[in-house]
Amino acid sequence: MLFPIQNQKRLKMNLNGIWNFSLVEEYYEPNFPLEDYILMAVPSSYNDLVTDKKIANHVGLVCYEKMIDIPKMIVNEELRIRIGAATHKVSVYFNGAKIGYHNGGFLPIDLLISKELIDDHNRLSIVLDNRLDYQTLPIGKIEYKNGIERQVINYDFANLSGIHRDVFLYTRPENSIEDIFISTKIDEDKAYVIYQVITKGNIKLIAIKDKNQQVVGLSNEQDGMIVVHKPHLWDIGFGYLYTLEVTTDNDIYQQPFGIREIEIKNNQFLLNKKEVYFKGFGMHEDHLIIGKGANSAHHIKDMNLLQWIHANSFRTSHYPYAEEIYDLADQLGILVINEIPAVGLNFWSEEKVFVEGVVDEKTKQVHMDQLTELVYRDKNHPSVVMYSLANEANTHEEGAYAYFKDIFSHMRTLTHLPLMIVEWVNAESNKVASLADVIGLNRYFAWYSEFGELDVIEERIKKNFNAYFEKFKKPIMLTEFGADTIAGLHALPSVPFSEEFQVEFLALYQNAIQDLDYVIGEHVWNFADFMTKQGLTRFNGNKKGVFSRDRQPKMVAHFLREHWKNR
Ligand code: GCB
Repeated sequence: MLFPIQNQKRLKMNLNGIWNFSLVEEYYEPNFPLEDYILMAVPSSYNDLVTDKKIANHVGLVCYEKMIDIPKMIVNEELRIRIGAATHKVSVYFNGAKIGYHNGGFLPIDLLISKELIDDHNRLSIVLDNRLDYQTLPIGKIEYKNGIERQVINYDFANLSGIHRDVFLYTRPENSIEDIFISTKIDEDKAYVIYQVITKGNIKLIAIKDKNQQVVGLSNEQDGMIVVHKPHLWDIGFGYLYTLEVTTDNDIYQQPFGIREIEIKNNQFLLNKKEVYFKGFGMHEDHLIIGKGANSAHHIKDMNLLQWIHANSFRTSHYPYAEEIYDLADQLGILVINEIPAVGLNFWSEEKVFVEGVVDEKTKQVHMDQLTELVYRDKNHPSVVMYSLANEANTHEEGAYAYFKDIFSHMRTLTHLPLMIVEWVNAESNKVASLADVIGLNRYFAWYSEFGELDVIEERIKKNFNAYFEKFKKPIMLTEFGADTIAGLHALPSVPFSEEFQVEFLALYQNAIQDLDYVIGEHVWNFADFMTKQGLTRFNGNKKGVFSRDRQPKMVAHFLREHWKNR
């Protein structure tokens, strides 16, 4: 499904802003306008906008409602609604009639509004269910205590909820262009742009345009290959974008793309045949007040900080991010490791994966469906250079291999990009990592084990990494390492939680991996402090950020900036 755009043939209306909002009962169907409602901002998490804990911590259903007038001049067009993401199970109603349902809080929902439902004045209602179970990603469990529903989660970020990304109404002409798939190959001083257009319309022209709108390649076939001579390659820090413009007898769509080639060879990650060392972060969509809501100003600020610190990449830990973030990474030449919300797959039994009531075949189907949606959403972003299929699953347990064998083979039918799995278990007991092209290792020596003992880091890391390499013979990335640090807390000599300790901690990890030539990169955990569930080890959130939650640098940010400058 293509991202909605506005051009000669298509109209796009943004429905962001103030909506009516209410907690609602189980099995709610919005037959009448909401009576008791409060005002709510879209896009945003609702949790931090309210003062009432009952709403902030609500587990269950809520309804968002907005009245919209549809201009008469578009009545002959196909009208669609597109919600960038909302948590987690979404039912959409137009004038009280259900027009669709979606499971997956970090991927879009795109629905047709049939003509007979449309009036001059219309009521759009979006009902969200934020409960996580074994048929959602992330997985979770509902428990009842004293008659109150509680959400149990097995991962480390808050279940912030709401309509988190843009809501658009948009039009498409009849027999529209439904999808476009583009891939590229480089051959000396030319590039092959391989494309496929999905449409029932008749293709009139396919044109590749460069940044200055000059045509550099043409075709009139629905799928095929166009040669671009002397191409500008998409590269780190150089986000050169071309446009593939498709014109049919009644539609036009302009799809940006980059020319670049990715390969794993000799335990290295190659971009345009050159070795890459990943420098950057695992991040989160997480901000003061708006929570997981998408916001262009925050997106720009985060990109500016990434560039300032000389990072070249980030992982979308632990879920797909708003599409605008990928658009920015495309334009700035930043590499993205695109992660699916398979985090916390740790509810498996000791003996086997498939026991009733925990991760099972249905979970696997949801995992696969979301991978399909993710690739269909992000296939044309040059910044997406790798996919991460899970973070810290229990890959040492019986049954993990069977589960992930299907997940990996499914993903290989969708993309040729390298596939990563991010691991917490040790090499000896890992049953899954052989399936991946790149192994991500999250390590917390001197933090979650041997707390504060900085002198163990070097030996532990080397032993741990070498064991992985010897067993699996795959490139490895240090995908997480970090220490909670309270901004403004200083200590000399350092103590855990001080800014000095964070610098020493990260430097020791970097030192330990620097001679391991199969290590293709380092991502510090985390880019910024972020909100988590409550816990004894969490002081108003996770404080492993290199920046505070309001994006001010801790001491370590200056250290990393120096360290990464020439790395
Ligand atoms: C991890 C997880 C990440 C946590 C982090 C931590 O291994 O992948 O989601 O936030 O550790 O800080 O505990």
